[in-house]
Amino acid sequence: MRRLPLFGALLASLAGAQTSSPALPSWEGQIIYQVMPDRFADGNASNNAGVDRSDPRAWHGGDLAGLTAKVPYIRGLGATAVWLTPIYRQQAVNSFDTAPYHGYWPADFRDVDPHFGTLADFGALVTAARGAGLRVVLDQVINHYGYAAEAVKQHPTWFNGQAECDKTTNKDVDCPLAGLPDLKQSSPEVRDLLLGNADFWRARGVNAFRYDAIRHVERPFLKDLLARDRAAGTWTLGEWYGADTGTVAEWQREGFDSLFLFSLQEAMQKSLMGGQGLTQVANVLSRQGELVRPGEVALFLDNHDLPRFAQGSLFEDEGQARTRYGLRALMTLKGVPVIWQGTEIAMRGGNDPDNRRDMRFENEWTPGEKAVYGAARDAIAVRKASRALSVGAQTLLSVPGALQDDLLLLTREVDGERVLAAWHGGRERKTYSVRLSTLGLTAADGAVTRGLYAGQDAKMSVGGGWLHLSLPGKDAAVFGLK
Ligand SMILES: [Ca+2]
Ligand SMILES: [Ca+2]
Repeated sequence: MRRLPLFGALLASLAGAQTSSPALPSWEGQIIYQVMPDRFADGNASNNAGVDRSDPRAWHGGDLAGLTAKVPYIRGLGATAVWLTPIYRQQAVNSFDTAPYHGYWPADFRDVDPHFGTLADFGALVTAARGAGLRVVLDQVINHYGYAAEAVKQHPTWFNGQAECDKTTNKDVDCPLAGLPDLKQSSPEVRDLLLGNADFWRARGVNAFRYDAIRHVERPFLKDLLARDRAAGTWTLGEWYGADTGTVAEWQREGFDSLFLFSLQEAMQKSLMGGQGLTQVANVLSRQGELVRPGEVALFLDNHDLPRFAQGSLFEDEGQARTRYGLRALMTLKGVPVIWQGTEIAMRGGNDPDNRRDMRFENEWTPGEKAVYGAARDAIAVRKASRALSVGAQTLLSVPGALQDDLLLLTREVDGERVLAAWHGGRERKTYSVRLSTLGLTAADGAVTRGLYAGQDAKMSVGGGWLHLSLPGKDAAVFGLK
């Protein structure tokens, strides 16, 4: 008698296991704001040893106290999560005339660099972020220590040396990246260290890890790490530099929730900023079906390793206008948008370290920067107010060939709510009329409606089997669609 309910429960759990995957901590609908703490906000001048703001390769004084004080700013923009580049205690000396201000030269994975503050300061940040409804994404380095970390001399067996590099067939993984002391994840000690690091930060309230340089990390270890993160409900975002849709799909199958879609960034940079055709963007978006979890792929215009998006124009005003276009376009896409500090005001800057200029805040902005910020905040708010834009299915429409370089159309839809996004790459304002049947779109007739984004003159109407759009030059719009 007592066995029967148990047997029934066992059957039910087996059936459940066969029909559904384990519950996943979906981040679809989130918007991540990326911060490099040294270059964001200085909240404590007493930890500014060696700070020289005139030297782009030196420490600049930003810290966790400054970031905590700016939590309302991040929330005010509309982000729902904040990603910090690494805050570990760094090697004590410079390498290549560069200070480890960026955080990618760790010496102790379980402490905070004194330039950033203390573990208690990190706790205060997490508390403030949580109080503001922001999730915390921490950058985790799992491939290497800093050049001058004590561990390199203390534990030589933890690292791949020249011998391992010479004999391996997997140079990407077993050879040092940029000469950095390369961790041997197959060593039980290294494995325990790195798994323990994840547990250490998880216990301090971190909601997600951004894993650095995964292309260079041993795959069996990564899979174990990701399985533990998933079991613990920690979201995982991998950085495979240059990843296209196929690479993102492969690693989502291996256990990552998300990777950065670098191929989309490149296409948007060349098209929206650089003035090339939108066809290359459509080509990337057309591969969405390959992704295991398309709603969680990380979408971005630029980051701390790339020239600034706005740098793609020689002219500041044009860079601002096209960054506004880029941000409005980004907010129409399925995925998790990631905004690098300063992109919301179209900050400029070339290659590293010029792309890491100090963040500037409201009272330092020019009128042009204020305008970009206003558009960014509005586009984020429009996205968050729309379930279709936040989590809806995305369908790329088949625009007639002659228009494809200037016009990209897609719909987002969930639970009967539907929107149409229109990206317009043409320089001048233009009206388009396209047959619904050509687009593969069905829509009820409707009078002229205005786009959902504020501060732009974009209009749409549907009638007699035609879609009519009136769009400003170099801009993206989104419309409610019946
Ligand atoms: Ca400071
Ligand atoms: Ca490696």
